Amino acid sequence: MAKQHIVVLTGAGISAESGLKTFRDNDGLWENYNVYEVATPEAYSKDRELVLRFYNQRRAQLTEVKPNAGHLALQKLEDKFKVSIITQNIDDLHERAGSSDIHHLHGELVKVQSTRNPNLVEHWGYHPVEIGDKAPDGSQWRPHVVWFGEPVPGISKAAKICQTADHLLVVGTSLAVYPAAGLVHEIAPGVNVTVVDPGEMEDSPIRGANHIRKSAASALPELIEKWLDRGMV
Ligand code: BJW
Repeated sequence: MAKQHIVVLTGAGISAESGLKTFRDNDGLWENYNVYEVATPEAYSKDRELVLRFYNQRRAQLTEVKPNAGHLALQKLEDKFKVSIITQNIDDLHERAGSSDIHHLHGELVKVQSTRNPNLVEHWGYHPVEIGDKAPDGSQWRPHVVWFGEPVPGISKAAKICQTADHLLVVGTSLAVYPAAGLVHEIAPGVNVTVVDPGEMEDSPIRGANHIRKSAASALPELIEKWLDRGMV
């Protein structure tokens, strides 16, 4: 019998207990910056050095953190299910937890792209990107991340993956940013949704979802153990 397909949509909340800050839990301030001052092409045009420094700090921070019980539980889910992870995060904690099918919607900190050509992408690792570090096309390397106002290249593939889900698990995202947030509407009729997020929202962001109002690291191990015991979601 074919394995059930669980599609997992993750956001900043899953990495919070590893020590990485979310975007919208701190009075709109994120690592002491307004997100629009560092995560837009306009910000990069205005002050490249500031934007590169900001992402250099976040890239360096990756060497100080590790996957938490939430990331590890999602890897364990692969023992009995087909699992696709669609993440809005640019950290590499799902990779380091060992998950095998990961789709980064908003890019990856350990990669760089040409300022001129977003399709010219290279693995970079954890070291800083400096002014003068050039892509083969002669333009400055920039972080391989999707800023506000830029297209999200992986969205069509992610939508197709959601259309084949037998269950959708949404973890640690405010669903405030599009087109990623719209993915929850791609699932087939009748597919159940589980949300894991301790946020103070009155109604679940997805109608009819089973909303577990706990943190990822506390809720996911127990939930996933239950699914593995049952052999089905
Ligand atoms: C826990 C927890 C724990 C806490 N356990 N949970 C008006 C309407 C609709 C759309 C738009 C609009 N105006 C503009 C737009 C478009 C815009 C957008 O959506 N804006 C909204 C703000 C309204 N979108 C875009 O611009 C996108 N591009 C686009 O639309 O292109 C169109 C186009 C087509 C063709 C040509 C040209 C253009 C691009 C969006 C890129 C987003 N980029 C960022 C930065 C990436 C790089 C980086 O990380 O630096 O992505 S912004 C930031 O938000 C980041 C995140 O991936 C993303 C989502 O945030 P997330 O993950 O949901 O985090 P939070 O903080 O919001 O939520 C955390 C959650 O965790 C909370 O619920 C907590 O409760 C919970 N939590 N602790 C579990 N322990």
